[in-house]
Amino acid sequence: MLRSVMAFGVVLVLGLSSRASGGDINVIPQPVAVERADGAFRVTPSTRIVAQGAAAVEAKKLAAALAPAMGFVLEPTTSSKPGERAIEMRLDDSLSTLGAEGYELRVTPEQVAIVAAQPAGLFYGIQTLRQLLPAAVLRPTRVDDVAWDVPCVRITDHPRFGWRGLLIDPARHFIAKDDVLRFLDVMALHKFNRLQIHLTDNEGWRIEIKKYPQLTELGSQMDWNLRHRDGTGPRCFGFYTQDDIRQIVQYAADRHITIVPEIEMPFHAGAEIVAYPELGIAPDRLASLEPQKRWRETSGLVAPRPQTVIFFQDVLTEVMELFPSRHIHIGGDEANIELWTNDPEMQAQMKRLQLKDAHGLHSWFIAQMDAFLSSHGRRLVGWDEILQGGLAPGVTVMSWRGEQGGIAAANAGHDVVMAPTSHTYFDYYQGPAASEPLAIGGNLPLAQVYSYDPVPEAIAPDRVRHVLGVQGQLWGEFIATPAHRYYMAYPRAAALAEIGWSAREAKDYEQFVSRLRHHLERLRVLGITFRPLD
Ligand code: TNX
Repeated sequence: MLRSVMAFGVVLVLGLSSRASGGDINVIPQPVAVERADGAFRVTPSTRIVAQGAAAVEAKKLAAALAPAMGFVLEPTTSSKPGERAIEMRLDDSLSTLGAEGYELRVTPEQVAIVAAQPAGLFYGIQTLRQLLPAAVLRPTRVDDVAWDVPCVRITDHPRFGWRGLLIDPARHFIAKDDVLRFLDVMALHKFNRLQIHLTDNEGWRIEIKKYPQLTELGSQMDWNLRHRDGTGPRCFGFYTQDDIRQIVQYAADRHITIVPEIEMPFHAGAEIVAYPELGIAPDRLASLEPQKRWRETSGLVAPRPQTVIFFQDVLTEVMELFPSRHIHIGGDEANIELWTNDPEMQAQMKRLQLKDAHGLHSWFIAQMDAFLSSHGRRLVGWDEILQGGLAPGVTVMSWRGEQGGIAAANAGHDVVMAPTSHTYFDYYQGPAASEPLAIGGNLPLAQVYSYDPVPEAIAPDRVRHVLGVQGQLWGEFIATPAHRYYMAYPRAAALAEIGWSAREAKDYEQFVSRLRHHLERLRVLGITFRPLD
């Protein structure tokens, strides 16, 4: 794809914040090719937005994005009069060389043209245009005397990777639906296209499942609070109804973001064991306890007996009805499977299934889920522990314990998403711990995020295509409020957005930071509580 861009004859001004008249260009993630010209296009209340058919759907999103600061909605029209200054949006098959997410943006004093082969490309063109405009366009309230200049430029752009993700964790601290929607808005500005939602964990079950009502009746109400054991901290309780989920999924889809649901198994499963103790090891003892007591006593590991497999498949059935995502995440990490080794019932089951050990039982269990999801046309994705004991070919691996899992999986022909703690764990500190809000540990400064390349050299050249992309993790043990979540996410997520989107050759940290200084002004205008630069 890069070749077609070069063939286009565009001068690569990668990363230069050109100082030609009409304002600087400081777009994040850095577009593939930027050709700057003199002059500017001026957006005023009489500017037209022109689009037809499917392009008009995206054009409305541009109008909606500009509306709060403009104080009115620039309704798109289907044509412009000669001489009228217009922002034109158009679908054009000839740009399919740029892929489903690529676009071209041309700005002259008379016209802004956003052209793409697919609606997603138009949407990303809009995001770039929002960043070419002054930061004031992002204001949530009306700006007087709208006269905003867009510098004349010709941008040709497309992403390096198809999976540019973030993870949020309402299982540890529940995240209100409206906060998720707002988080999606900010992601869209950075051209992210995947949001993994960690919906279940020991600390809570956060999605309504009609067949198993106790999951939310009991499993969403556990009194867990890492920081505020005295109960004075923010509430952790709550769950999404199926209507909430449908709304989140639709809101994300409108922003070309796919929500990837994660239902954790067989470990990190304390919440469902509290709700249905028959899922646990030694179920009779668990069932005899009060829920809160059960919660303190469960190891968080289910016993993968046949009924447990059916339980999770039932859950996944409702999950698949709600989430169109091709990839469904089943967790699979950190299982303390030695508890199976020592349990007579599980020993008998391993014998029955002719499995060598608990690792064998873990892969057997994951294989049941894989077969089930595959038979419904979906693909299982799991943390790299699912590699232990062998994997079915269609399974996607998320590499978190460093890159080794991703390297091994890609070389074995699996799709992988790179999510190593070393570069993508945004729950880690981003400066000296003494001057940062309490975090889980680690140290991941902005420069280290930016230095990441999701394609390790150890992946064979003919397997590189298996690297779907990269994802940043906002695990929620210590993140209880939206302000804190944004503080942990930004600007590190801006660096990750660039890793996921921009050409490898264009990477330049100093240059990124210089664009970022302008970008932070946009986040400030949006009211995002980012962490200031050092
Ligand atoms: C490990 S990453 C986990 C999470 C924690 C995280 C904290 C992964 C697959 N498991 O459950 O929240 O560390 O950094």
